[in-house]
Amino acid sequence: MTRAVLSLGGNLGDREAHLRAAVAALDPYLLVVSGVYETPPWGDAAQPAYLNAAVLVADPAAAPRDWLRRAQRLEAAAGRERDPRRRFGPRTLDVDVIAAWTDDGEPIVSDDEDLTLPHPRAHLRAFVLRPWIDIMPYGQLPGHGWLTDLMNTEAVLADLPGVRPRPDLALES
Ligand code: A4P
Ligand code: MG
Repeated sequence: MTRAVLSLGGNLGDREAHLRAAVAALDPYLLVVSGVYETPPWGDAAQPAYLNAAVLVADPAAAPRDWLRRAQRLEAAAGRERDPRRRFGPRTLDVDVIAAWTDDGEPIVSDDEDLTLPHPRAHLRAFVLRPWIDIMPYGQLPGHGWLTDLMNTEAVLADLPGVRPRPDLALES
């Protein structure tokens, strides 16, 4: 059994439809879905605003790698194309595995470049932390501490004012 937090985001095409389709496909594993947030592009400013959300998923049969495989399948279903020259560039849908835990609640740590856990940039990103705290207010990012504290770091505080809730786009009623 593993539980995982997945971050979903996209800024090309019908952003809302891509998020909805991903959440629908995760239905068998879905425990909680965050609100949707409009977020300024991080890491590469010359692109449209993103919609971001986060989900908590669980599956008695899943190994950590299964979450990555599922994430990549969702990106492919949204017609995701990769531009190797533009690392943080625009995309229809990005699904990252932010953190995962074993059955007994132990955080899974991995340095593998194909699946680094926890996600190495999650602690710096308001667009990950703000939706995540919706679904795990007392959550911790393994190795980095409480989400509430991470929300108060300089890097995240600088970006938070640009993160705008979109209650009109709620993914779950
Ligand atoms: N990989 C390793 N660990 C993981 C993990 N925990 N989850 C590997 C997902 N993938 C992981 O990913 C590149 C490689 O990372 C893969 O081979 C995978 O096995 P990718 O999806 O091909 O490329 P990427 O997503 O463009 O690269 P990267 O470096 O993961 O970009 P990020 O960090 O995902 O950033 N701004 C806003 N506002 N909202 C966003 O959602 N997203 C990005 C993408 C940039 N700016 C953004 C947003
Ligand atoms: Mg990615």
